[in-house]
Amino acid sequence: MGLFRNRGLSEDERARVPPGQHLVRNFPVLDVQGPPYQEIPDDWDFRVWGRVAAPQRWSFDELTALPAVGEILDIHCVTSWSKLDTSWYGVPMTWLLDTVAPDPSATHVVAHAEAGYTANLPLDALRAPGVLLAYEYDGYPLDPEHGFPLRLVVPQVYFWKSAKWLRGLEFRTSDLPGFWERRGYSNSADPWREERYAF
Ligand SMILES: Nc1nc2c(c(=O)[nH]1)N[C@H]1C(S)=C(S)[C@@H](COP(=O)(O)O)O[C@H]1N2
Ligand SMILES: [Mo]
Repeated sequence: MGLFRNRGLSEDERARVPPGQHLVRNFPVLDVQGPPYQEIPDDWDFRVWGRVAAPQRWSFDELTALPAVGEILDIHCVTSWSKLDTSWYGVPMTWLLDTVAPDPSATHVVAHAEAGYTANLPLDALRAPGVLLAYEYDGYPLDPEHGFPLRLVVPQVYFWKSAKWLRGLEFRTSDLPGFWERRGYSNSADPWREERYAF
């Protein structure tokens, strides 16, 4: 089925589609709860806390004044759609890590989003190419459905780890399964190894 649906692709495109995935041209919306708001609340902030030398708290205006970068990334949802060459703009994770300076004891990060949604990652996963705190998609502010005003983007793992409506990153000395990881989904979530479920 995956092969049939992928047969119109170029060689280059085909090589970028992980096993069991098919390409979409639209941008599907997947979430548990939907957008928490259409405008940024007055008390909105983005925080970094836990095992870091320099914890942070930024308003949205402060966040968008930080160094920013554009990234063109392929994304892969565990429900089997992938999308190539998605265009994001925001704060590069490399800059954020340099700024907050994780303690040597920090091994894992939990992304905290609105309404209690969380996703966990090994700290090293944040050091991979392209990872960013995105506030624009395709040259425009994120749509409410896609995480306005801020989302995490980690293209190397299934897209559930890319928390929409992101409010903070917690640096930890141990792992802590996130929303889907507690519900049977893979902790590591590598789409090239089809790590969809824990068992
Ligand atoms: N806060 C939050 N972030 C979330 C989700 C969610 O339910 N809540 N769903 C995840 C899942 S399963 C996917 S596939 C992507 C979908 O992002 P999109 O709706 O922009 O395509 O967001 C992820 N981030
Ligand atoms: Mo997903």
